[in-house]
Amino acid sequence: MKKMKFIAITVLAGLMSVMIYSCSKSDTSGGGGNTNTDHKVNIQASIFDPATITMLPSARLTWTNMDTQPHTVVSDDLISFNSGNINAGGTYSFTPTATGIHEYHCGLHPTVKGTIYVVIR
Ligand SMILES: [Cu+2]
Repeated sequence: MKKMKFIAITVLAGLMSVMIYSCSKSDTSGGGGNTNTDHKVNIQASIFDPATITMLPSARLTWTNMDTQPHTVVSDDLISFNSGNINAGGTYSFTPTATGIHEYHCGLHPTVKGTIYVVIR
């Protein structure tokens, strides 16, 4: 019985380290292969988390509003993307079509800023 419990904990710990590894792999902006086409940014406590994303063109970036107030996601050039209001719990996705740097902000809270690096590597 004790042995079973030990095995269960060992398996669980192994699974968790794999999960943590794959998460950090898709979320880090530097180094490593980029095969993950789905990137996520949380809008939480009025910050973009993470504030910097590095992604391939044609990959998809999705923002989720974790706050209770609405936010928006607007590129600083006002052309590339503009989410309109994202209500609490809502999401907005953007798929860049070319390489480049997109600086963006929240239209309702202009001091809340983020950057997307769209690169091929
Ligand atoms: Cu906002």
